[in-house]
Parts: sequence; structure tokens; C-alpha cells
Amino acid sequence: MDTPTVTKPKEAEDAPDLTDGFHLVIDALKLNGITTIYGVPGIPITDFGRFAQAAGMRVVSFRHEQNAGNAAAIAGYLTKTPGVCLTVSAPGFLNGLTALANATTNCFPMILISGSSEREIVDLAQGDYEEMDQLAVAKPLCKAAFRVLHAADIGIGVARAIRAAVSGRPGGVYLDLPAKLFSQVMNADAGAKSLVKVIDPAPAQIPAQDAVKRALDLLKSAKRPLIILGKGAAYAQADDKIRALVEKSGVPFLPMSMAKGLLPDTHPQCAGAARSTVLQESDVVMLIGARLNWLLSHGKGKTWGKAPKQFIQIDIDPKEMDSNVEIAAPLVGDITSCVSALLDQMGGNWPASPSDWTGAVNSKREENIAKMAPRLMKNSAPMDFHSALGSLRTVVKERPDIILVNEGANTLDLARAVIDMYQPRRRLDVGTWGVMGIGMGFAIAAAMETGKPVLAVEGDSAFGFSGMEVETICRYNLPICVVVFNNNGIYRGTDVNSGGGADPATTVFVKGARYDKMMEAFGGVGVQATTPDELKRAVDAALDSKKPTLINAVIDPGAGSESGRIGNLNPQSVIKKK
Ligand SMILES: Cc1ncc(C[n+]2csc(CCOP(=O)(O)OP(=O)(O)O)c2C)c(N)n1
Ligand SMILES: [Mg+2]
Repeated sequence: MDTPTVTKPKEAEDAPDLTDGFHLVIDALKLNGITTIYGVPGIPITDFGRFAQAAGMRVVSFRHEQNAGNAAAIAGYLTKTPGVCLTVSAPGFLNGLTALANATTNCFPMILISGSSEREIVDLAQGDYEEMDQLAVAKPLCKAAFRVLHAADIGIGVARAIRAAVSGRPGGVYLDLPAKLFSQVMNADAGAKSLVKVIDPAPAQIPAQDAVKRALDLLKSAKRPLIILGKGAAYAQADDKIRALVEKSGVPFLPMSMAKGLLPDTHPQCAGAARSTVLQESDVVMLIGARLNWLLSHGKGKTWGKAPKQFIQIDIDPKEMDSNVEIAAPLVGDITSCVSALLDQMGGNWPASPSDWTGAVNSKREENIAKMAPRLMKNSAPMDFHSALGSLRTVVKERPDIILVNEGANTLDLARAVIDMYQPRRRLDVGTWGVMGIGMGFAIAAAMETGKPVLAVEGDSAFGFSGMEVETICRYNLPICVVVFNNNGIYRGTDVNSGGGADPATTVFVKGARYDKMMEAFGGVGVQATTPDELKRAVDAALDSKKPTLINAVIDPGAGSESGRIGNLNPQSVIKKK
């Protein structure tokens, strides 16, 4: 076995046989193929960032830890290697925690590394600088949490964090590194020997043969089968196998938001535009890396219609089965292994999907697409969501390789419905929680990890959660085009304060704000667009030039609806609105 090399700390120039905590953490990450750190500097990790950069790692400094954390999380999703976020103690740690919890909820592998205060003072609550028992706080919000107290344990600590993040169902891991650890010194050879290269961090989990047979028997018996692809299927990077399964079965498929593009939305079997019909009328549903959570109405109720359903579920986590409704054919294993096993057992003469069903799904899809088409083609000012999205839809059609980041309410729900995706893992959005604030962090990591241009389509409220990172985009000169759908507020810009006071209503912002000026302030390109044609020209120019660009897209303030497409989740008061 090769002995890992260690980077020598500067202080050790006179003592070449020494290393320390700073350098052991860097060496442990590098040994495991982690080359980028997303973070915000400060005590006790400023020098750590400097040393990591000196050692050839990419250390990307953000303006707020939540955005760095979101960047790390989506880097993990895109690469299947944990993304690393680095923060200072207590407040920086807490700022990173939302992203860690969100990563865990969405099954994105990431590691939050935070410096922390001195244990002996924290444990006695003696009021240390940024004192907090961070390990205890992090534990319920992630898959695993570890603290390393001795330099000699850094190798094993980093190894455990990596394995915990990517094995089984991926998620967030917290690694607590007290300030004192960084300057702990040890013999360089012993340090090198203490490092651990994780072997097979996400081992295949092969499904049982009888479970595969049970799933196929059920699928074969279906009169109205449906396949639902979740972002777990996109994460698996088993694109060819999944496509082969869908095409061999002939079954209509429905992509969840971040699974759009795994097979093109324009694929003849795609039932995206006939969602209500297929959910209501299907009789056997195969879930691939999709959970029956609120996004699928927990697998029951009106959304799922009256016809009895039987579910086949492919998931790596056995606990996912029967979480909401009975799963008739659970298939536990990693998606690549499960889909391969299904393909193998399907053999050469799998029957075609019943043609009355596929025909009905197709005609519903064509009907809905035709209904929407005229709304996407209007070239008027002010723009409404559909006309603005119509031009972005064409942009993505012409440039299917770009990455689309999307958040907001109407801006999210309508973009998801309107913009067809053509390639896997090109759509990154608010995920399971519908969280606002992922925009700039996701865009920055997507650009850095893939080298591809990024189009971030942002509600004006959504953008505000991470908007300061436009400076980061300019500083690193990233090929990111941000389009702010500016309707002067949350859902709409037209609410008034029903109490009659001077304060604005709770959901509205400064009218006619010029978000484009924010990008100009840092040397990027700012554009104001008032028609779909102007918008398309500006986005094309941005993606061609690869210059950081922000387009303020002026949207009719009255065009949106409350909470986009999930207004039904708002609790209602018995007292009528004034
Ligand atoms: C962290 C977080 N805070 C608050 C919310 C509630 N929320 C949902 S959508 C939204 C903003 C919607 O406005 P905008 O982004 O402008 O989209 P629009 O509907 O106007 O297009 C907010 C604040 C949330 N989802 N996540
Ligand atoms: Mg808005």
C-alpha cells in the first residue's frame, strides 16, 4: 500500500519530521479525493483555509455560511463525493446548519466541518469565545456527527465522515474540530500512517432475487402501470440502465422535479404533462428513488384517485417501505443494482404496455401541451410568468447541456411545468422542503463542479435569501446568468396593508427594484428586461459570453397566485379576510 504524503506545515520547516492538525485534515481530505472546500473564514479556521489553498485545494469563500453549505450539498449531489462546507464556531456553525439539515432531508452527501471552542470550557459553561456544544446541536439534524480531539484520530474521523455521508442513503454529516486540534503536533511519519483512504465508500447493495421477481410479476400484471423517477434515480448516475428499463417496459414515466431530464421531458413515454391523470388512474406504480412524501400526497387521497393502487418501491433504505401506504413489492438495494437486476430478469420478450392506457396518457399529454402553448408565446410587456418562461424554455431547448437552478413560488412551480429538461442532473431546485435560499449556493457549486454555464431562475423573494453571493460569482468570474423574476414581492406585488397603516403589506417589496444593479456593483453585467424577446436576447448573450450576469425580468405584479401551486397547504381562518 502507498504511504500517503503529508504536506509540511510552514512552522515545521525547522522541524521537518513534524506535522499538525491543520495539515492532517487537509491531507486526509485530499487522500480521499476531496479537492474543494466551500466556506467562510474566521477563528479558528482562517489558517486552515489558507493552508488548504496552499496545498492545492480549491477553497471557495462565501459571504454567508448557508450559501457555502448549500454549495457543498449540491456538489455532493452532482459528484457522489461528499461536498465539504467549512465554518467558524457557534454562529457560523449555526448558519451552516440549515444547509446540513436540508442536505440530509434531500439525501445529498455533505460534510459540515466546523471549528469549535475549547471542550473543557464549553462543558463547564464558562463563557468561551463562541461557546456552544455544537456536536449536541448538530446530532438530530444529520446522519452522523463526530468530534475529533486528537490529531492522531483525524484520519479515522475524516474517513468515518465520508463513509457516513455517501453509504446507504446519502446525507449530511457533522465533523466537529475544536480549535486546539488544529495546532496539535505529531510526528510526520506517524501522521501519514494515521490517514485512512476509504475503500468502497458506498458499496453496492444487491437486491434479493425473489424481491426482483415479485416486483416484475406485479408490473407485468398491471393494466395501467406508471413509473415515477425521483432525484434518487438521478443521483444514482445509472442513466443508461434506467432509460433501458423505462423503454423496455414501455410504461409511462413521471419525473419528480430534480429527476426531470433523466429521460428527456420530450420522450414519447414522458407523462409529465398528464400528471393528474396518471396519478389518479394508474393501478401499479413503480417508484425509483422517489419517496411517497408530501410531494406525492403521501401516496393517498384525491391526488391518487379512486382506483386501487399497488406500489413497487426501489429504495436503498428498508425503512422507507410502508412509510405512508403499503408497499406491495419492496425492492431494497442501490438503484443501479436494482435496475440491473430488473433488466436481467425481464428477459427478451417483455410484453408491451397496454395500448389503451399508453394511448390515453398520450392524448391527455398532447391536449395539455396544446392548451399551454399559446400562453408561452405572447410577447407582451409587462411579462407574465408564462410568457417569460416561454423564452427561457427555448433557451434550454437550444442549450440542453446548461444547468438550471430554480427557486421561488410561482417562479418555481411554473418553471418546473414549462421548461423541458433534456439531460440528467441539469435541474437543481428547492427539493423536499421547498426551501428558499439555495439559489446562489447551488449555482456557484454547479458552475465550479461541472464547468458548465448555469441559468438561475429566481423569484425576487427567493433571490434575496442568497443575493449577496453575486459578489462571489463576480469574484470567481463564474459563467452564471441569474434571472430575477421581479413581481415586486412574495407570490404577488399587489397586496395592501389591510390595517390601513403606513407600513407596506407583509408580502410586498420595493416596487420597481433594479436587482440588475447589484451585479453591476461588483463588475458583472446587469440587464433590465421587459419583454420575452429582450429576456431571451439577454440570456443568450450571458450564456455566450459566460460573464456573470443578472437580468431583472419585470413581471406583472398581479400575475402570481398565493403560494404558487401549493396554496392548499395554507391553514384557513374561520374569520373571513377583510
Ligand atoms: C427558508 C424559507 N423561508 C420562507 C419560505 C416561504 N416561502 C415560500 S416561497 C417564498 C417566496 C416566494 O416569492 P418569490 O420568490 O418572489 O416567488 P414568486 O411566487 O413571487 O414568483 C417564501 C418566502 C420558504 N419556503 N423557505
Ligand atoms: Mg416574487
